[in-house]
Amino acid sequence: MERDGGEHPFFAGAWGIFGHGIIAGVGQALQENPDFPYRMVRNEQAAVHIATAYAKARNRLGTFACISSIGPGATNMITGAATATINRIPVLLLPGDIFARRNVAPVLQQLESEHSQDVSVNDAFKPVSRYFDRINRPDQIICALPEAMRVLTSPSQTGAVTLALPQDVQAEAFDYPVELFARRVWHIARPEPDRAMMARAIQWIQASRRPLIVAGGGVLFSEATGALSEFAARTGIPVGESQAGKGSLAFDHPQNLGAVGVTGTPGANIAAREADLVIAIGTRLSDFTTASKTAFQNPNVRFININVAEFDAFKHAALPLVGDARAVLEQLDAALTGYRVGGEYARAISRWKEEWECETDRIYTLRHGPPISQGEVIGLVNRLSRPQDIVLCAAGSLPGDLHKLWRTRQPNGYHLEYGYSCMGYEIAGGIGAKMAYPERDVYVMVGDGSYLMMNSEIASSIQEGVKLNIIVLDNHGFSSIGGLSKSIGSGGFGTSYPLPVDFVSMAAALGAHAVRATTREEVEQAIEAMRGHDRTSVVVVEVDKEQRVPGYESWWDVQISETSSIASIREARARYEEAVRKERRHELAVPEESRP
Ligand SMILES: Cc1ncc(C[n+]2csc(CCOP(=O)(O)OP(=O)(O)O)c2C)c(N)n1
Ligand SMILES: [Mg+2]
Repeated sequence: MERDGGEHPFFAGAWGIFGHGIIAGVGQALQENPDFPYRMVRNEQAAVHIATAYAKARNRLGTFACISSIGPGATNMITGAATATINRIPVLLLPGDIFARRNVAPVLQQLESEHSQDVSVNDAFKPVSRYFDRINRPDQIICALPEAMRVLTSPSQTGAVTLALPQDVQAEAFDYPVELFARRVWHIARPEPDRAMMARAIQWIQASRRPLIVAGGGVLFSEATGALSEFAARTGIPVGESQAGKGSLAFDHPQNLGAVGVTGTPGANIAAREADLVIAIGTRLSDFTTASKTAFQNPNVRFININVAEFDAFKHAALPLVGDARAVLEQLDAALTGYRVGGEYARAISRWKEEWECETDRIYTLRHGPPISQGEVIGLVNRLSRPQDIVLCAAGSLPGDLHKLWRTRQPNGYHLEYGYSCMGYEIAGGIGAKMAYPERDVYVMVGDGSYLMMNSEIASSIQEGVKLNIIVLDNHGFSSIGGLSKSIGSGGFGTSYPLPVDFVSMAAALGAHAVRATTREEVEQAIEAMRGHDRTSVVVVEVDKEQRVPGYESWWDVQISETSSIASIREARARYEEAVRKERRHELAVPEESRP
């Protein structure tokens, strides 16, 4: 693989779990080729999360292959495949499959079907893969591999690539042409946008009085953070960051208004509400970023979407600049030398930034409890980690709090999987991020619910000597969904558990260094000490789930039933009907002639 002249191997090895359908063939190949290292996980889903996190941290310039047995080993990877595909991250999945020769069917773990023999559980990979193939003859691999590599290395097409491998075919001998084994370099392009669209985009920006940039994950993937920093500084255009885009700018960049959308800062959300032009860069414009299409309320708002994927570039009836984020930003910067936002807007941007820093400091130093507040723990981890270190998270109430509060200092220092928000990503993901950046410390922040779902990968981290700092925020249940349930009038039904789980003993039993910390001082000492530990270290902190970080100037559309026997649900529905009216149909362009 090569981009901007630097060549690197695309695969760093393989993760997986052996079983029938993979021990011969692929298993034997890994055994005979130790230069392609194979590592074992505890759950195949985790193998895919490791590969995903590694690829995300490496800006999609590398990944792992993930292997599994047939049946449950394979289907365990499907959640991981969806996570990778939704986040547009390359992973190569090699599940074993049933016999192509069929005569011994049904084999152990085979899904039988009376209407077709051409069905296996691996068909469930199809909707969650960007490329799927089943290799029923050995020579098919000659055609499949180039397609797999094209998709994996394509900035606009990438996601999970699945090659299902029937167990008998894997073990067949075949005379492949030697060219198949020749070194091949896959160039990752930086496509340039259409000239006419570019000229119009420049006019739109020049005509704009309240422009706002929404920075998504594509800014990081394209390594456009430097270009964005210069463009924003020179034009004064403020930047709001999506979850995937957070860290596009350092938190203290004068134009960085921080998180935008449902979990956004007041400044970014007010700027979004009033913006007459939104320049969306490398973002899917998900509901969390657009506040379920309520974020942009200026009746004349229009969008310029800079995206390498045509699909995303056309969202919101935008002027599409289909191309690489860095290439497009450099062109815009050169063409807009005379442009700068007005003084009043510039002053508002500075004021919003100052106010937000005060609010963050307030939450960082609440001195609540014990139990301490989650915002304070975030503040302590932020202060005690180094600028180059990485915070990693995926689901629960932490992503929203981190999106608002985390002060990102270096690109890729903020690693959130929030496309699928997949509980269980955290610890496995930490392994992938740490392997991508061995010299940076990785702080995995994880709720008790997610931790209970997939803490088993602590064993893999110990086994591979991939050291993680894991902070478990224990609020005895699902604070996020509990809060959501209350907001829809359901009172938190089914979201907390009185079960006292001894997380410290659990982590220690898997081989980690583990302590409990209760007071602010204890939490501070325990987090500080983590860096000195020679293996994965776990700090368990009880947090007060009632001490929440508030929302600011935003809304999220979660459906509420039209009818219920519970009065609080009926009341919540009435509030919902009011709020949902703010949703806009951005897919319908504002006609040019109705513009002022
Ligand atoms: C695999 C999976 N199942 C269910 C959900 C829905 N969900 C989102 S957050 C959450 C609770 C997470 O609990 P915890 O990790 O303790 O975090 P908290 O909400 O308490 O901050 C649930 C059930 C999910 N995102 N992923
Ligand atoms: Mg919890």
